[in-house]
Amino acid sequence: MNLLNKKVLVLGLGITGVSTIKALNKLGARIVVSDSKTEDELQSVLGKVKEIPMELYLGGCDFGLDDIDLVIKSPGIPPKSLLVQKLECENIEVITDIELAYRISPSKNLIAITGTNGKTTSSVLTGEIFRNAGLNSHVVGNIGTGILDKILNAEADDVFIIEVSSFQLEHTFNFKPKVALITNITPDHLDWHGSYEKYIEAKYKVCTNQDAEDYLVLNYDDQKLRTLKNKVSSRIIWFSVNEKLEKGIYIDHDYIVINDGVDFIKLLKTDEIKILGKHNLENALGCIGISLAMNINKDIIRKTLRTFKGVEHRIEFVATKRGISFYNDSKGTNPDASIKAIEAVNAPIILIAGGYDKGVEFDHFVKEFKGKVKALIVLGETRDKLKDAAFKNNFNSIYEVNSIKEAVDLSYKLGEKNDNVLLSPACASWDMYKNFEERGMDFKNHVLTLLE
Ligand code: UMA
Repeated sequence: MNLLNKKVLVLGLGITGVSTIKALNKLGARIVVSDSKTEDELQSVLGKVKEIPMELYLGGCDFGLDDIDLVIKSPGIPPKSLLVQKLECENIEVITDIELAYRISPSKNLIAITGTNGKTTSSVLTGEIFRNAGLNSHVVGNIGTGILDKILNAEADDVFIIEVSSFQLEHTFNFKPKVALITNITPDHLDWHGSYEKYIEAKYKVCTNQDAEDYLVLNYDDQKLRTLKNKVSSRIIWFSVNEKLEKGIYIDHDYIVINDGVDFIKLLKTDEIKILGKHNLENALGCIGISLAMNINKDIIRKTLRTFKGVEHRIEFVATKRGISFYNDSKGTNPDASIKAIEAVNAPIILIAGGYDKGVEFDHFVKEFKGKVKALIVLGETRDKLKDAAFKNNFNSIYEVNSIKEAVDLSYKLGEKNDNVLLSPACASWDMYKNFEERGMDFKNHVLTLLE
């Protein structure tokens, strides 16, 4: 795609906007940038692109669209945004960075990983397997690294492992990864997409352009994904943690088995994998599927699965003191994610939960304690909601605190040998922190202070 002297509008000046501007500058495009935030609010971001010539329209100010050739929209900007609707009415093409990356990439080795849960762990684990296999691989996308700047500097045999969100897929048209993985689909981001059907449609865009040369790795345990069989042209690799498959990757007598329809290989035992929980076993099987599609040596897959310690802030083991183990799951920012953490960690659990109020209810969450949680420490905006839900469900071992430090100290005081303290808030962090990473670091620092 030749963008020399084309006028390209970049919508949004966050991570995506910055990497897009850098790439467009190298491609010789004339750059126009619009963001609803003011110059003051964007000062630190503007510093990252200050050498690059561009027209800026900040604070939501109006500007003419006449000679705009193409628009690269940041994923967070919803389709219902007035500006996006106006651009589409004027028949100006609006795409996301993932689509532009596909159009300009010198490498055809694009691996796309999507799904409601498990995207990040699967992307990082796949990256680790590929690195151990000696491939020059880059883990990019929704994981927090804009793809565009990286892809321009790539060599033809580089491999891109792209964590793709439904927001990014929604405005793709030609995007065609060589291998795609869909981990699972459950309702999420319905306000942004408008309906569950539209959310699913966006997710399926990861494979709609694939052809018979491409691979699609699918979770057989997700009934919705089974229906893709008759809708795609790609070669499907199925995986399942619940059923033995005629062909695919599955669990048999505590072994991960690869059955290609002819041969049957026991890859390794499930308890050799370090990352906890059934959902992480699913993630591991998906990554094995991707690795097989890319012809990675099975010894390398096996070795990586034995050593991979998981992703920071996701059921991350921090330390053990006096027989009490501490786990950081600050990325548990909704009840479903925190339920997975409770399922994964051994009982008895002292659970630290609560944070920013997104308006969700916690009844379902408390019901999943199922005798595993022995004490609940609540904090943040949602502490009363959590307390009420717990009482309603006859769970009475509740303690209130005002900070993560107090929560760590109290959990240590309450804890006995073999207890597991789990920070999994089931809420976003924005009432007390900038983001979940900051909250997780605070937790880890206080736990490490206990060790001193
Ligand atoms: N903005 C507007 N108008 C709007 C909305 C936003 O101008 O109507 C501006 C904001 O003022 C801001 C900029 O757009 O300056 C932010 O754009 P963005 O929200 O797309 O955020 P980026 O910083 O570009 O980060 C995005 C992803 N964010 C979202 O999809 C919300 C990041 O995923 C991703 O890591 C990054 O691109 C690189 O690919 C985050 C995320 O929350 C982690 N993703 C969601 C999720 O995982 O559930 C989908």
